[in-house]
Amino acid sequence: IISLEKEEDSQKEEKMKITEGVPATKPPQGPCPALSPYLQEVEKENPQVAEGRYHPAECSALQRVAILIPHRNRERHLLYLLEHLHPFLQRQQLEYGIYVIHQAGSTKFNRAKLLNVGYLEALKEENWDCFIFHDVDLVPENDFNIYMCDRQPKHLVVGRNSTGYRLRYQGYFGGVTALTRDQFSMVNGFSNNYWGWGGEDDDLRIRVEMQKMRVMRPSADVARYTMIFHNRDHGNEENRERMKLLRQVSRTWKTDGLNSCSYRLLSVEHNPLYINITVDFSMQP
Ligand code: UD2
Ligand code: MN
Repeated sequence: IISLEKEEDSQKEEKMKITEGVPATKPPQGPCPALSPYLQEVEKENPQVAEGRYHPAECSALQRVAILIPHRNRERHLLYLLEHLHPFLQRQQLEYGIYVIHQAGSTKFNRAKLLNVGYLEALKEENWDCFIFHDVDLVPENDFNIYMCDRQPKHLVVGRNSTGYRLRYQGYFGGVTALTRDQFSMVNGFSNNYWGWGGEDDDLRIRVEMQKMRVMRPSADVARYTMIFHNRDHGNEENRERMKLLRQVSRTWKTDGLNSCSYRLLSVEHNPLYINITVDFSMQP
C-alpha cells in the first residue's frame, strides 16, 4: 500500500469494535495455564484442527492451501483472527494449514521477507498448491470470499470497514492475496528489501504484471474485511525508500526474492491451531 490518505478519520469509528468477539474470561480456577484462556477456548471450538492443519473428512479438497501470516507483537489480533478463520476455512471445505511467521528481535519489520520465509518453510513439510498471504488484522466478512487460488493471482480485499469498503486505488494489492505455488515462484516471490511500512505489496503487483499475469478480484460485495483498529507499530516505521525501490523492480526482481532470501531460522513449533515459524533477520543487510 502506498499512502494512508484519510485513514485517520475512519479509525475513530473502528475503535469501538476492538473487543468484539472476545469471550469473557472465566474466574481463576488455579494456577495460570501456559496458554491464555482465550486461546484454549478457540482450541476447544476447533477439535478437528491438529497442529494448525485441517482437511474435510467427507470429501477430498480441490486444493491444499497454506495461509501465511506475518507477525510480531500482535498476539491479540492473531487470536481474534484464528478464532474466525478456522471455522470460515472449514465451512469452505478446504484442506489447509495456518502458518504464523514471527519476526524475532527489534530489527525493522519486514512483512514481505517473512512471507517469503513462510512459503519456503511451508513447502518443506507439504507440497501446498496455493498460498494465501494474510495480514494478521484482517477478518473476512463474507463466506463466499473463497480462499483458493485461481488461474491468475487473486486479491481478496476490495474493501474494508475503514475505507468505506471501496478499492483504495487501481493497483492496490495489499492485505490478503492468493497465488499458486507456481505463480509465486514465477515472480520470484516478494522482494526482501522493503524494511518498515509500505510498498512491498505494490512491488509484488508489478512483478505479477511483468509476467503478463492479471490481478483478479472477487466482487465488491464479497471481498469485504474488517480491519481491527491499530496504530502504526514501533519497528514498522514508514519506508521512505519505497518509491525508489518501486522504480527498480524490472531490474531487480530476478535477483531479489525467493532465490536470495537468507534468514536465521530460530524455531518451528507445531501448536494446536497454527504452525509458528520464528526467524531472525538481524544479520541480514
Ligand atoms: C497495509 C496493507 C498490508 C501492507 C502494509 C504496508 C491493507 C489492508 N494492508 O496494512 O498488506 O501492505 O499496508 O506494509 O491494505 N505486522 C505485525 N507486527 C508489526 C507490524 C506489522 O505483525 O509490528 C504485520 C501484521 O500482519 C499486519 C501487517 O504486518 O497486519 C501489515 O502491517 P500494518 O497492519 O501495520 O499495515 P496497514 O494496516 O497499513
Ligand atoms: Mn493493518
